[in-house]
Amino acid sequence: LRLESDLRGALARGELELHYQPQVDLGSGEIVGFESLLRWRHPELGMVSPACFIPIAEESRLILPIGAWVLEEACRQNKAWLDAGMPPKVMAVNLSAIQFHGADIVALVREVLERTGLPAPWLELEITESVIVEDPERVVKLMEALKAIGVGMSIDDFGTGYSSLSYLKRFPIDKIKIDRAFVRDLETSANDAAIVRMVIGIAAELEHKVIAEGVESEGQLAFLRSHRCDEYQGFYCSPAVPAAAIPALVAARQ
Ligand code: G
Ligand code: G
Ligand code: NA
Ligand code: MN
Repeated sequence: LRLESDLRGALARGELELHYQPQVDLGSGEIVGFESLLRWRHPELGMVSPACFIPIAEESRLILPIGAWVLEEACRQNKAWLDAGMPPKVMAVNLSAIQFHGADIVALVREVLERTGLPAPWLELEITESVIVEDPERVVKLMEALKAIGVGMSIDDFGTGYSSLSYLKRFPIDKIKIDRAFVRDLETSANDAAIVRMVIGIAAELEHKVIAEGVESEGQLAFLRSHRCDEYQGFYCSPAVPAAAIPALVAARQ
């Protein structure tokens, strides 16, 4: 209850900020995009994890104004980097199911792109399988409308939900994100290795890109490279960092 009432004012008090985790092309080693990850600098509790406050934001529907702010801030930042002469990168933004079902997400995305001036192809929206299973018919229409604007769509935490594989070909998806739960023990668990190989294989068959999350070691990277995964993100490159730290990371890998 305390956190919910604090969260209600956090946006207005400027306590929310975005950090950015690089996404790396496995072939070239270049940073090709970022995932924006929300951070809450609570005046007394310090940094509160999104794993802790996103569920509260969802239950209270505060995720609607917060999510709209995240989308705009991430697009504004990506446009600022573009204007500063940084090579163009994709900005991935997480969307909650409530944002997809409880607001006019298509209008919001269109407005934010207009206001910030970010070209649509440099925005990617991450949704989870749970968004899709709630109302597949509606979601396919929304995703098609978003694709028509020109933004990318990715499926986050792939393999952890309950949905069937059939949506992979029915929905206009550009990228599959392999959940880090499958990447962690890649080198020691034959099951996890098989799952990761399978997901990379399905992505290739369906002509979706595939990115592995939570990559922390050279060994994991070597496995993913040898199985032709497209991209990775994880501590092996960098954790999510404040915007000011990004240009140097990009330059070091260009
Ligand atoms: O970086 P990490 O501990 O910080 O993220 C924890 C969880 O919070 C992840 O599941 C991530 O997808 C989620 N998350 C981070 N930022 C956002 C956001 O802006 N919107 C939504 N809906 N979820 C987010
Ligand atoms: O659920 P989602 O995948 O959107 O959230 C990403 C979460 O994973 C964030 O909490 C982020 O801080 C965390 N994360 C990112 N890279 C790594 C990594 O290499 N190892 C671990 N253990 N966690 C990571
Ligand atoms: Na995510
Ligand atoms: Mn994820």
